[in-house]
Amino acid sequence: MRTRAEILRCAARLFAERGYQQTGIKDVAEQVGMTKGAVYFHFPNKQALAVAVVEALYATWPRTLEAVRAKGLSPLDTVIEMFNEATSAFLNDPIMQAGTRLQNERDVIDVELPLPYVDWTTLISSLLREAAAQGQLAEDVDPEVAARVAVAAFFGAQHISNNLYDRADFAERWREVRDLLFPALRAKPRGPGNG
Ligand code: LUB
Repeated sequence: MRTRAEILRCAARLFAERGYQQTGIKDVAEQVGMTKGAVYFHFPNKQALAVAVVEALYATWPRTLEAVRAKGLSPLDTVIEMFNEATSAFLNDPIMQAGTRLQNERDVIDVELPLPYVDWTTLISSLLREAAAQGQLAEDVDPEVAARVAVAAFFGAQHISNNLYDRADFAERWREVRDLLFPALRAKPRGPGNG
């Protein structure tokens, strides 16, 4: 099991750096310091490795959510914190970097990868519905629409930063998106002249 995880991590590094086409099982074996046979024992082919990397990425979110939930934030702040966590992962975690790159290359990968974006959109929708139920969203905000817009904005910023600057400016680009978007979703505090 440890071996499998090590192979996955090395494969993720290579997929993230070179992309799917330019990565071979041989390169993965070299990186992890094993024979090709040892890699094949855990993953029958490169396709299986790509699927496993993307699945490993998607498997992290429920754990991240649990950790964020434990902070006891409001639902809207939980949404923001989940995106902050995704930002750190994109900057630091090879599985996240590889999963993102593989999903961007999905058209030219000869295996069906899990559908991108849908789990996140579902997760954010459900948190935003909670936020709405608690009166945390501005009245005219539809949680489903807001979830789609937030996920699209995150991915857009991620994609641009990745392609133009190798992610170097992403933390800052995400803060910009966050600080423009979420105040617009949040219920305005009631006060004199404000309802
Ligand atoms: C997640 C990526 C990278 C979303 O599809 C997806 O849900 C994801 C790649 O497509 O991370 C992180 C907000």
